[in-house]
Amino acid sequence: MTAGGSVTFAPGQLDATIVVMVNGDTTIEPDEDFFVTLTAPINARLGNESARGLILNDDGLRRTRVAGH
Ligand SMILES: [Ca+2]
Repeated sequence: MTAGGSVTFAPGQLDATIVVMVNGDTTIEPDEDFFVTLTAPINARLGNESARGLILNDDGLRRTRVAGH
C-alpha cells in the first residue's frame, strides 16, 4: 500500500512529524516495516530522504494447542 502527502518545514526547522495511519485488526502477525521517502523538496535540500518505521504486533502471542489422549 502506498500513500502520499506533504510536510512543511519552517525556515531553520530540522524536524517535523508525520502521521502514519495503521489499519488495525486482531490477527496475530509478525511486526511489519514501513518506509517513508521524501521527494521533490521546494526551497530545501534533503539530507537523508528515507526512513524505516516498524509496526509492532499488539495482538498477543500465538498459542499452540497440543492434543493428548
Ligand atoms: Ca494484527
